[in-house]
Amino acid sequence: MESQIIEIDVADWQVANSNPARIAGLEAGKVLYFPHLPFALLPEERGLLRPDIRDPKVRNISLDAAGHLKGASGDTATQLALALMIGRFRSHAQSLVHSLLPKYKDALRLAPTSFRPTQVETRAQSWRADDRRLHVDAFPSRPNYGERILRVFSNVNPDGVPRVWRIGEPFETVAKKFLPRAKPYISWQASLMKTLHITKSCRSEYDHLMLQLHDGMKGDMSYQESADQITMPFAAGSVWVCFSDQASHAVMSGQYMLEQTLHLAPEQQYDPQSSPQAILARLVGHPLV
Ligand SMILES: O=C(O)CCC(=O)C(=O)O
Ligand SMILES: [Fe+2]
Repeated sequence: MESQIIEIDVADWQVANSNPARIAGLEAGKVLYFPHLPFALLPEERGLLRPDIRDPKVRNISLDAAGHLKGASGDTATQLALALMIGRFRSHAQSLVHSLLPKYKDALRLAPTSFRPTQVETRAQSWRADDRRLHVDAFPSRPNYGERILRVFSNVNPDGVPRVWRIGEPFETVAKKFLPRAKPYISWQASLMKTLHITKSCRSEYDHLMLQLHDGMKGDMSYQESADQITMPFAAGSVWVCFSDQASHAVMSGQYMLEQTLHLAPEQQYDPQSSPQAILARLVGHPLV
């Protein structure tokens, strides 16, 4: 399998010049890896790196687009310090993406920034929520009608512990494997799920198929083992960027990560034909949204 990782050795969150090969690689579903791009914590922020800073009822701590902090435990001073740290990471992530992908700059829609203090190996989850299985991102309750999910990840582990991912095969290969097993889209069921508030809006055929891929991959243990894949330790002090709705990924171990999600309409890509929506529409032979 062709390498799914493009390494970029820059040490500045403002990349000097944008590069067509990187952009095409990212839009083809590859992961851009910056091995030497630490997000430097302030001395007073070191104390925020502890698992019990998360409210046990939620999965991650997050700062929403409006700047509200969710999911943290602790007093007002702690919550303020967390919001400042996560907000600073957000600015860094945005300047990285804007300098790397100038065409996206005015088209991106900001989504929450997360802080993940939990040790991955200790997390117990249902198979469907278990990100230790290879998957492409698709959200059961939030249909997105083809809008892209671009994510910036930063390993801020203070003890040099890598965040280990597996990275699987290209999206089209995944789609060709799982589309034939996908349940058909039934529009009245999509309306019913909206009425019952199972989904926030009506699932499109695109959303249905993406969830079928997500569930199909995670539910197939022999696929999990036998699919073409590499194990990738993302070093402490590194950053990686990918379209997580396209790059097949799984997290195996690690602790302390910051993550920024950005949404993008596929029409705003450098090459809209490389989007999952375009690939799936070609494979099924009709438009999906
Ligand atoms: O926690 C991680 O490293 C990645 C989990 C994941 O699958 C995701 O954020 O989409
Ligand atoms: Fe994921």
